[in-house]
Amino acid sequence: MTSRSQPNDKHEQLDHERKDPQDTYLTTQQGVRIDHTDDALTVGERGPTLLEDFHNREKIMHFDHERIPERVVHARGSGAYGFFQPYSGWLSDYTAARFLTDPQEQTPVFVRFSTVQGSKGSNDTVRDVRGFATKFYTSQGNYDLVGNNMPVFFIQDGIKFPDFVHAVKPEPDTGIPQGASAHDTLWDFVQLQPETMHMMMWLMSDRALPRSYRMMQGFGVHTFRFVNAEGRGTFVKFHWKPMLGTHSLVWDETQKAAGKNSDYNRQDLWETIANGDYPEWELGVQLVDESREFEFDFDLLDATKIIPEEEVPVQPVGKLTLNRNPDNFFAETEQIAFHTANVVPGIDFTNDPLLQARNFSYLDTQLIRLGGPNFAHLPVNRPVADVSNHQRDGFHQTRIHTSKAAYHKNSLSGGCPALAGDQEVFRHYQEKVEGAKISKRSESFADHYSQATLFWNSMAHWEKDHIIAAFRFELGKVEHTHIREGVVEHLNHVDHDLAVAVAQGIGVTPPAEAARTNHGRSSPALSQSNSVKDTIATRQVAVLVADGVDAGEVEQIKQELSERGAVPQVLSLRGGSVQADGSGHVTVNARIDTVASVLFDAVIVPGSSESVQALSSDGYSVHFVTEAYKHFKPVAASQEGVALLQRAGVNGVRHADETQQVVTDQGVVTATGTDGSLPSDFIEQFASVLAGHRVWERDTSHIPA
Ligand code: HDD
Repeated sequence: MTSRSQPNDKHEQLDHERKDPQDTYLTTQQGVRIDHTDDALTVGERGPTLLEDFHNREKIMHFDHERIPERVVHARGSGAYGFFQPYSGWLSDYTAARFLTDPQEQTPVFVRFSTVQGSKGSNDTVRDVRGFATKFYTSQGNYDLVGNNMPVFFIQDGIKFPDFVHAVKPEPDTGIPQGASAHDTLWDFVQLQPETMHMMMWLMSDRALPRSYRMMQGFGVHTFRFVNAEGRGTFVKFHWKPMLGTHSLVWDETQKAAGKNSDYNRQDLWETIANGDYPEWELGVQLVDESREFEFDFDLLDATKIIPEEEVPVQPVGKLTLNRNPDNFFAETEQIAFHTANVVPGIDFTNDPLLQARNFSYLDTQLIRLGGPNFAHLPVNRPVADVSNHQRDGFHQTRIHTSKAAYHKNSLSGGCPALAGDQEVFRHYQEKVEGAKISKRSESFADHYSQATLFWNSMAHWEKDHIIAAFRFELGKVEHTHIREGVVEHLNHVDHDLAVAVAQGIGVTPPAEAARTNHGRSSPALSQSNSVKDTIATRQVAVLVADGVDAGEVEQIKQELSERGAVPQVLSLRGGSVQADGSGHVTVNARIDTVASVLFDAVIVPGSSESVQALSSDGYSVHFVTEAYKHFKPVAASQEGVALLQRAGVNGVRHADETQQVVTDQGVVTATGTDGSLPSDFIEQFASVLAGHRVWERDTSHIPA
């Protein structure tokens, strides 16, 4: 038996590769020490540069070759290390995979999150699917779960992937748009390929605008197969559920955040890990006995379908924790190479045609991206399990194989590496398959609308509003009328009200009647309304101050927020610190005009007339509050701070009466009429609004954006 893996196994391996320049001298790649790297070797001070300057030549040669092709999709990403640990051993009835069934085993992982459409340097907060790819360095070999934050996909068969990607990427003549799907070629593809409809509902929903990588779900998407020690198979779907809940930004906010901080999600992941607020997800599985394969009104092999959680529950398996940032973006996040066919004993495939195509594609793409067949030798890709085989040579071979025999069978190397026999080997699941060779989509894949309708029916009213607005925005950017009309026609198969609402917003004649009857079914688990809403951990709270603020009050606000895990940030009209009321100073984290409300989850304005007067006459400060309110964020003020809310056009400001010192209305929390000290339930009420993420019942349509 191989030994149990530990979270540091991978790091111990990587430590041999990590290179710190501390206490070293500058050398060439050949190890020759150099004492001059700022001027080339020339003839005289103003003469020509000499070819024999090997250091100059090597330095420039290396620089000229520093770039590799970016990923054809998912080019922009961010990654981190961590570990996975199962809660118990119950899954061993279904799978032989040790990393899922031995609660003592902590498997090191690297997770890479990504957007799909944009280039490496594109914005984080675009409307897009997010990749959620996990490499488990298990004691039985590497397992890659290469999923997304949406549980379905655009197409059913991988042969359509190049068509889809060509349609969604920037258009070939203009190279526009970057990091966006609001353009003619994508929607032309959609209107002619109705299997996209379910996924388009997800893409137009708030799931495409995650607040943080740490606050989004992950899905394996395909139906995979578990195989237990006896060789029995069970269908399985994988789910990652974030411990902080699934939360999103609002569309207007994402567009502005893209300008204010194009690394919004990347920075969030990095900083929370650096601060020790380790992101966590629970892994869950939906298990379907093989005898039930044909019991559903969709095909389990169709990646445009979910299994509703209400039909097959998601059963918790274990927890993923990310606890270490990479040291080098290129070496680790860029060079990591995922592959859906990286499986370990106990996990196998199904005949999902999308999955089958992926199993071919991912190896192929690494050859062009990483320049040869030895990419598994790169430190971040190396398993912690032993590797031994007869594969030899090729570009960038890093191993020095010492045996004479590079073939099987051999007698010259004692027959090694030997076949493992029964020792935890991978054996392909013996599925019986027979049939004629045909190029034809299965009839069981034909229903493109029912689950799109299920998704629509499951949305809260605010989620529906956002979906309608998203379709209107995207199709509003589509120049060809026939494409807009084509999409509306498909939407009319999903839900008539949806189709009419979208049509009205984009200048298309609304359909007179429904093309299909809405089946009326819903799946509450699909709505973000029903996500975790009991924590404010890691939420960024802006505290607006100026000279004259009450230092004690600011300290109390900061302390009470920090106790609940939130991250208070004091913002002011200048950097450094402000003069407090009486004596002392309040330290400022950032100048207001160097940040923006779109980079915060909520805002608090402490009282003090001098401070509030200064803020009220500053455009950035007033806009900060207006915009936070517009984006449905919790807004709070104490005493004179209320004046800034009023100046910012905030509705819902209510004053205290004899019974209450603190009043909350539409997520606006105010403490007035007290003796000056902050009431004990001010932060309490504020935190309970913030835990709900956004105040969707607030009407902000009249607030200038
Ligand atoms: Fe893919 C990358 C997820 C369908 C071909 N894919 C890639 C990544 C993720 C996914 C998360 C980024 C991995 C990383 O961070 O390095 N892809 C999916 C999901 C799919 C899917 C959830 C459907 C369920 N993909 C899919 C198909 C094909 C590909 C059908 C081809 C037939 N995907 C690729 C690729 C990429 C890739 C071209 C680009 C870079 C890479 O693989 O390493 O091979």
